[in-house]
Amino acid sequence: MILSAVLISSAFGQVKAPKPYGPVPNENQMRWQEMERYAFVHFSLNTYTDQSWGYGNEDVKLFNPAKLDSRQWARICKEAGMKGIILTAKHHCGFCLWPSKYTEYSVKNAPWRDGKGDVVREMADACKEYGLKLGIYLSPWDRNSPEYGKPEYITYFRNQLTELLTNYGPIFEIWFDGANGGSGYYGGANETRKIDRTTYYDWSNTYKLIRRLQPGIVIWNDGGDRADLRWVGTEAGLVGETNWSLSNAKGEVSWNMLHYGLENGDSWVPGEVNTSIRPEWFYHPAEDTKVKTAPQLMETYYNSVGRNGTLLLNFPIMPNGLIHPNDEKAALEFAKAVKEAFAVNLAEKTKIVASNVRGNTKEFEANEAIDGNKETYWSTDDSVTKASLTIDFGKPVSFNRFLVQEYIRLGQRVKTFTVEALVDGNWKELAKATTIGYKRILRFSGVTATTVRFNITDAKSCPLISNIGIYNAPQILDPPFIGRNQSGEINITPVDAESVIYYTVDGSVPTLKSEKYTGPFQTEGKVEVRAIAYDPASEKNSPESQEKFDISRKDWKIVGIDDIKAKAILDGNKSTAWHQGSDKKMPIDLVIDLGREQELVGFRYLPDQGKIDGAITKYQFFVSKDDMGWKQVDEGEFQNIKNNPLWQIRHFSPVKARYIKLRALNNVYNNDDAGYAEVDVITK
Ligand code: FUL
Repeated sequence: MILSAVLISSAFGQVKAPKPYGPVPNENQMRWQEMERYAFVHFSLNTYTDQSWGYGNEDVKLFNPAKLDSRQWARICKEAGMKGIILTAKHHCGFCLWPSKYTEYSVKNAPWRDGKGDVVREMADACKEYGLKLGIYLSPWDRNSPEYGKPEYITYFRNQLTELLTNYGPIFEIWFDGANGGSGYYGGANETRKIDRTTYYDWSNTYKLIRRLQPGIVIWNDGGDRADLRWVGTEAGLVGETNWSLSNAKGEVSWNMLHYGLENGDSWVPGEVNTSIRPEWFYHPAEDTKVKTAPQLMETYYNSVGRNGTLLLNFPIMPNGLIHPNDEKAALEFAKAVKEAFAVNLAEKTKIVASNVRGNTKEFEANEAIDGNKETYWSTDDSVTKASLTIDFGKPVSFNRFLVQEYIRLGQRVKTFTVEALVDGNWKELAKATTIGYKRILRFSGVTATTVRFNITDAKSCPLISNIGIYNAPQILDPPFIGRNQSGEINITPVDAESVIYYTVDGSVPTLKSEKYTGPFQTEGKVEVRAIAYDPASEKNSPESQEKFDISRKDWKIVGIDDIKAKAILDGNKSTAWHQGSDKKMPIDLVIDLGREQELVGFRYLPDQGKIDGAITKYQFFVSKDDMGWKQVDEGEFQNIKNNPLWQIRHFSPVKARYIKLRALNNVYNNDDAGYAEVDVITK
């Protein structure tokens, strides 16, 4: 003890601050991390074609938002607690939301504002007015450009970057998406163009250009040279519970490295959790009832900001140029829930004691962790990597959240820790976790205690804790799950067992006066079920959940497949799935007998939700009256299905048929696996 104190004290007895341990964030990365949550805005020609990805030949005449108002976007994001907005200036279709000098495929040839409009300009001005930072999404993949795949395209790409990073003020983040599906319009070539995304874009020189034009920027890049930030391997809205803000500057990046970081990575590359407030990134009318609820968004918050990541939450813009009222409502309820959860820090002004204090000096004493100053921190002697802080409330206090932050300017050190509470004289472990980093928030069911103990059980070096928070977050009820099995039986499952369910089947809004759910009930044909969960204890009810079911599938049969497990495709349970036999080779057919003739106007396909293998990308869809004469009624691609394995909904002109055939032409891994969680039809 004395020796280590002597070792770290300077000539004048002043205790030396800990040395940095491992890679540390630069100022740009620190500023970015402290934003915690900011918005994405997806808006392009796809908004007018109900697609996820534009092919690159969509008509610019489609782009005519009657009520476009970036100030509405900025107001909603500001009120939703977001610190900035990243705008899709150019998505994969190649259409530019600014009047780029280098292409005609932009707003300058659109009817909107008679071709004199500039969405990026209006966004930049609105961000400035609302005190938000502006970020830019510029898709490297450009399915419209005739040059794509050639060296000339890189010049084109850099010219556009220069326009965006010169004409619109400070840009806090530039976002380079990694998608590259290959096929595209490419100036009329209509072909597939393959590039090596590790070399083709010559990122190192592109980064030099970016940093010269915007020294304060952070670069997000999925699949190219390592940048300042990393993707977390999913668009579902979570990063790993273990999350090191570290990766390696060079070499392949595995999914695990994306999702959990790398404990001994040689570079500071923190994770950004990107997800949409709706299932998809662009606006689709069918998703107006699928907006994430406040409880779902809170879950995402705890699984992103609460796990040492940031949250990039997407708002799809409607064809009229506005954010949909349902999205605004959900975003504001989410912001209110965050505010209420962390309104009162019960750890402030408490008595706090450390098991070890660096050099036994005031500068690094325990109280530095609760002084509300993020630049001060508690630390131990260099040799001490296991230590604890004990917080005494002085009276019994109820709480259900524990928040802790490392002083990451000197690196990320903590590997494992626990949180305990003294309840009726016994220490009770409330939570066990691994990494902390910039911020870690733990949830546990409510407890009342006089004393809390935070135990660092392992660290890479002496820990530096800059902040501890203890909160009693109000319970917010999750909406119930509504499912229908093949025989047409509806079951509604509450998330919180003690809550009571009320529901309607006539499309009306469910209230406490609606039908009380007492168990599964039978339905025939099309039905819309809407339900809420009510908590008698808090007299609060959950946001509503809504499911529209088409015709009953009770008489459906999968044709030509003996495997009984194939029934998983029709069981109404998203978490069950079936894959075709390994002897099958693309193209692979799935034929279903609907039992009788139906008037069909579309179909739905949900890939295996457990593993993405076998998720169909390219498909054809056929119908038949007799399982002999087949008519093709649709063909296309399930875009972005790999990153966002949602229900794929496709419409076609009305046709009478009894048999349907979904033909898989290709899948996400270009192999011969075809998997299905659910397949359904849409009838007139
Ligand atoms: C993906 C893209 O393919 C999606 O369209 C969306 O832009 C998402 C944020 O990134 O890779």
